[in-house]
Amino acid sequence: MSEGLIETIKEPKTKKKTKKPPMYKVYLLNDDYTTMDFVVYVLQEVFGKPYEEAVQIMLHVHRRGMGLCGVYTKEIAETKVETVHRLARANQFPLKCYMERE
Ligand code: TYC
Repeated sequence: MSEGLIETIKEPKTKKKTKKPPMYKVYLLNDDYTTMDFVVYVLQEVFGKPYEEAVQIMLHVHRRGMGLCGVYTKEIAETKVETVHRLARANQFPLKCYMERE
């Protein structure tokens, strides 16, 4: 067998493409006016948190100024941020949240 031929019989590429999409962290910010109940409601409805966890996250934000609500792909994170702001405005609360690339 010539060297040239050996070179052409390469192992097939078995490595799968495992490129993961960039992920975005969504945070809630504290303020003095939004009610605790509303924040707990948002964490349950928008971020799918069970009640007990929603209360813990809300208290963390209340005490520390901000807190992580979830990690999502770009489009989902953008939609969560918009939904929070829309719900807050509709209920006349100044609640803000933001997203940050991981
Ligand atoms: N600090 C608010 C209060 O005392 C409660 C609150 C918690 C507001 C979390 C926003 O993201 C927030 N009513």
